[in-house]
Amino acid sequence: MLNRQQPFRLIASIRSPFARRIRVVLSRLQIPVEEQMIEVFSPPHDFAINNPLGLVPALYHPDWGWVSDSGALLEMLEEEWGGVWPASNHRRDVRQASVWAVGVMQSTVLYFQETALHEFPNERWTQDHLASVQDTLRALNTISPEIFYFQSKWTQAAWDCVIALDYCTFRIPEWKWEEELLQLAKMYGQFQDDPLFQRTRPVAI
Ligand SMILES: N[C@@H](CCC(=O)N[C@@H](CS)C(=O)NCC(=O)O)C(=O)O
Repeated sequence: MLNRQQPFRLIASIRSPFARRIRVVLSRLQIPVEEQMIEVFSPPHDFAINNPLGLVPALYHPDWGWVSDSGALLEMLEEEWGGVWPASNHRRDVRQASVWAVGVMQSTVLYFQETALHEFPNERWTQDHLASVQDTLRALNTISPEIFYFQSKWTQAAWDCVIALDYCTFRIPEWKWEEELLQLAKMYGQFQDDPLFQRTRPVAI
């Protein structure tokens, strides 16, 4: 049994959408946490030696040790606390929508790396990553609203979706997705005044 009085330590970065998922879920479930924002190229020593992939988020608790990967973390938090996924017959669909939203985050990272960081961007890769972002968001735009809003609350799928949309807006500003994806644009609009959404937005340097 986990000592719940002892806060988690969350290693995150201000632009990571994956870390943002965990910042949001810990806040939603009112789980005590001390956030530590790092620069992934100069990580703290204990993070570096315990997380060989070097990726954020990573969460530390004396009773758990280190755990990384936002998907694995959601599963462990669900086991320990519950409340990540709705306890209903929508559960599988909500998880599937979350997986799609995380795929959008991943493809957006790859698109950004190819176009902005690689010395010689490859046109074929660029097109493939962009198509993956666009096709998946188009699919998310058509799913039933109850996957996103259930028993008067936004679901994890809704949060993952708006985090993915925010990251896509941040990294692929040239694609005006909100002109095409009207259902998603409406939901995204409803998050704009949410303090948790605002507090965790990616910031340019
Ligand atoms: N599957 C992982 C992906 C984590 C990931 O890719 N994190 C990125 C931040 S967006 C990272 O730490 N990258 C290290 C870097 O940019 O050097 C998860 O869901 O947590």
